[in-house]
Amino acid sequence: MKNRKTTDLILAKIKEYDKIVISRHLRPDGDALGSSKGLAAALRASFPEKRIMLASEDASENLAFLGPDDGQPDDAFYSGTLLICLDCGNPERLSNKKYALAKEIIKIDHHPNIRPYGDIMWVEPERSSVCEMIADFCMRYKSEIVTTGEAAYFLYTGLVTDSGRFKYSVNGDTMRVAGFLLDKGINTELLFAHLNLDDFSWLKYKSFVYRNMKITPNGAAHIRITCKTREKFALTSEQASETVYMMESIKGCLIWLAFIDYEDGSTRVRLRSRFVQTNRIAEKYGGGGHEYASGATLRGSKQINSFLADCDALLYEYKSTHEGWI
Ligand SMILES: [Mn+2]
Repeated sequence: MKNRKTTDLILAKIKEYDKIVISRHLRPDGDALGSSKGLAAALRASFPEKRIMLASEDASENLAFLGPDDGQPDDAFYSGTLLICLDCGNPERLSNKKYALAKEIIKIDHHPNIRPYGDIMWVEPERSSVCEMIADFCMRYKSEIVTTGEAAYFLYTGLVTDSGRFKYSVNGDTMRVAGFLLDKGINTELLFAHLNLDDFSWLKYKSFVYRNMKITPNGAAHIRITCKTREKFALTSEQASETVYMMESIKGCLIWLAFIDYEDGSTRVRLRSRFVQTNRIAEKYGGGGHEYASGATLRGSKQINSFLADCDALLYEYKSTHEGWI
């Protein structure tokens, strides 16, 4: 069992504090939402005498079916609290500007630990999701932590979304905790209906993307979504960000990326890949993320073109030196 001493310490801290605040990264995805809601539900069931708040300053429209959060507690609540930060590589990205008010901070994350923060860190970049880590935590200490059906539903949501429906970074541990969660009784039919069904208008946007996307000579699939396009299809920034996933299943395109323009003149690039690791390109432009899923903020067409050229050059190098890619 990896990092047992760290998780022992985390459990001891949870027991020690009367007030616990749980936070996650801004613009939350299924993992950020699932892990924060799942941990909050499990801790409330386990320690009903403690005051546990899920403090968040934003939410997700697509994942609204998971229900509302607790909002942001006032400053006074933070005195003498333990803050647990989930799925968030650096404190600036927390959906909680009051994080520094907490007495102690625990970082639990599966992004590379480039920006260490907090008093205790439990970081395992090889994990499919933070939900997998929280579920593992619940499983390790199952005599003390009560994993309710609701908590299991939240955690399973992040497990399936961050792993791309059990496609990425999956190993035996992932499936063992998936089994542990399923044993709590999860309505997977309802969950996958929530996750998979689309409005017809979304399919029309998808067809726009397939008609307008381009592929570089060495196989980087890409599209730029302008503010005008976002307006035309009434896309939220969350929906615009999802554009990248539409290009993930093209043979020979080992890299796919979406450039999303914002009103302030910046362009957020979301970079994804298979076989070839691409986070170093995002890092070169001041961004970062996982080996196969990263992003950066760019300015102007010149920077966008050079980002794209870097991706194409990497693909040229990779394809001419490797076999077995599809
Ligand atoms: Mn995650």
